[in-house]
Amino acid sequence: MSVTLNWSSMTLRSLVGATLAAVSLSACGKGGQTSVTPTNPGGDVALTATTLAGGFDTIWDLAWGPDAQIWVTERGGAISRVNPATGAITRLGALTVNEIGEGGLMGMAFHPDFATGSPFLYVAHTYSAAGGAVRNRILRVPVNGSSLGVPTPILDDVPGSSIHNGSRLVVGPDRLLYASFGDAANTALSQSTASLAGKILRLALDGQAAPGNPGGSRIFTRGHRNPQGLVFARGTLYATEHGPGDNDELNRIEAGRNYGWPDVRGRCDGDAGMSELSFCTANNIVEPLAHWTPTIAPSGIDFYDHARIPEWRGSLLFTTLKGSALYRAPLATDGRSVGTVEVHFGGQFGRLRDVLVAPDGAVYLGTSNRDGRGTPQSQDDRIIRLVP
Ligand SMILES: [Ca+2]
Ligand SMILES: [Ca+2]
Repeated sequence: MSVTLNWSSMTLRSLVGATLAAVSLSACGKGGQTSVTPTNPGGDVALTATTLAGGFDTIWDLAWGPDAQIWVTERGGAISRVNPATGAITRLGALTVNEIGEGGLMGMAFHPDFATGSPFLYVAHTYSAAGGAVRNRILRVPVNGSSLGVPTPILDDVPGSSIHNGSRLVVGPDRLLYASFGDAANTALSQSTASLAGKILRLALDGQAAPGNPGGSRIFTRGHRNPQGLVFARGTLYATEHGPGDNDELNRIEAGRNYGWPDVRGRCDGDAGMSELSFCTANNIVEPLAHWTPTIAPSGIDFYDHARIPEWRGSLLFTTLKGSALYRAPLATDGRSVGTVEVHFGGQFGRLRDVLVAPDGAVYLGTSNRDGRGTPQSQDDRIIRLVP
């Protein structure tokens, strides 16, 4: 399929029904053109893609604000909001971060009472600690109208690196703050309960361990390599995770469980070496819902459950960097498996860092073409809106 791009108004035939084999084909390409052929053209969904706003530098997180605006973090530290009707950008400010390699300003989440007296934004970012050590932390940032107040760290000294920092934040329906952190390029940390690296954390809104956490610490799950996407769907947490040269993962996150890294890659099938099977058995490892080799570098994830695109209802949507596409994984009714994964807009927009489902059923994508690994176009990085 070949498509002529016109950013002001562009209608694309989105690809539905791509097989897993086709997914792998798409993962090989970066930018330029689609390499996937739809296998069931009758199931196609026609979506219009438009650029809502551009001129960003490495979009990291898109979130729908309590003010019905799209909030945006950029890796260098800027926080903005965008009017979804006009595309007008309001810069709220910039945090001091250490934008080193893959690190910098990353995920954000709103206090559940943001609109009713607790106007706090939570953000995760990489920073330079005493002696120059690279660390990650979570800040609670007061928002005063259209400006940012003085941030308060609620968790700091999480191991960081120029690679594998994570990090995504989400507030659950339980009003607790979930945070993903990567292994900070030290694979031994992911299995260690003494380190917050390579973990998904569950925190009270003040940054302390959430009541009832397994083991009483901040750790909710362990054995993660570099999880960059978190979302709640029907009350259950799901995460995307970067594998090494193989086995990117989509995981269903269960309290207290072990997701295997570095001893297990993807499924418990022996491809990580002879010891993988015995490690799986000894540690009751959770296998991913889906995995990808060659890798696609999955990042932001959201849940689509709106009538505006009926074919997508009940699906996890996630973006890929290397794969440069929007992936759709239809979630089974019980939430414990996914159906045939589809690839949409492969190679059309370059590297994609995040996806946001708006309350009106529109889908927004954030590009990451200025992150040092992409091929930026004139409007990059940009926010793209998809609607039928
Ligand atoms: Ca795993
Ligand atoms: Ca394996």
